[in-house]
Amino acid sequence: MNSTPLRKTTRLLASSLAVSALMLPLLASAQNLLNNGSFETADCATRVAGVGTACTGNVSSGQWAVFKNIPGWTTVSGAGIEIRDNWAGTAQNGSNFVELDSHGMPGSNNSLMQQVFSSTSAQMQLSFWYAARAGTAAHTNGIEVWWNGQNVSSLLTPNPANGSTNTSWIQYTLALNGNVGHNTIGFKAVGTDDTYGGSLDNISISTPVPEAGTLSMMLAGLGAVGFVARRRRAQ
Ligand SMILES: [Ca+2]
Ligand SMILES: [Ca+2]
Ligand SMILES: [Ca+2]
Repeated sequence: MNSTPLRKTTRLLASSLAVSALMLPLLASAQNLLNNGSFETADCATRVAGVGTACTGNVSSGQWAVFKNIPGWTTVSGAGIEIRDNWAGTAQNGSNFVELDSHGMPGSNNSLMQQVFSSTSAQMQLSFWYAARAGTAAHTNGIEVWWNGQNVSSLLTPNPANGSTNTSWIQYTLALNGNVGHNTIGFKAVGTDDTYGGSLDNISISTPVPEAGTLSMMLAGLGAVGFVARRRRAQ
């Protein structure tokens, strides 16, 4: 009796299982749809002139500067996006973070936004890290989260007092209903307009569903396995 077909079937089964094993992490992985969600990229050549400390290239260590726009983010209202490189606090991720109550009273309370493109209408997961300014009261540290023109921050309470001298980061997560195409995420400083306020870092918006291109590549890969299997059976 010839055992070759059995060995071929065993090899095919093993290769199919290997492809399936490769797919699992792809399906489970979440892709961050945000650009510059950790505020690590900024160009001092585009800063608001005369505001902040020494600034060359990216914001230098231990310095701060204000920008109307940085990669990914745009100022909607207020004085601009205040980027701090481990100034008056420590970044949650990398070395830069944003203090939303920016600089220049009145009107220091700032809001920023970014457009988020989604190829599916699947529910998205927002994650961000918030810290009240060290040594300040709750009334000055409020922030609001806006999604597609709606204030969704009523689900969050990110405005505690912070009596410590250190940045104390708290992670918040929120499920967002996405639209196919462009969506908008925004963060806005609220409360006392005094240049001291809540900070943000390490923001991500993700969906566990793979992009259409990735999915079609995986399906094409599975189809190729099936085609090889049919050819080998036909031999
Ligand atoms: Ca950062
Ligand atoms: Ca500030
Ligand atoms: Ca404030």
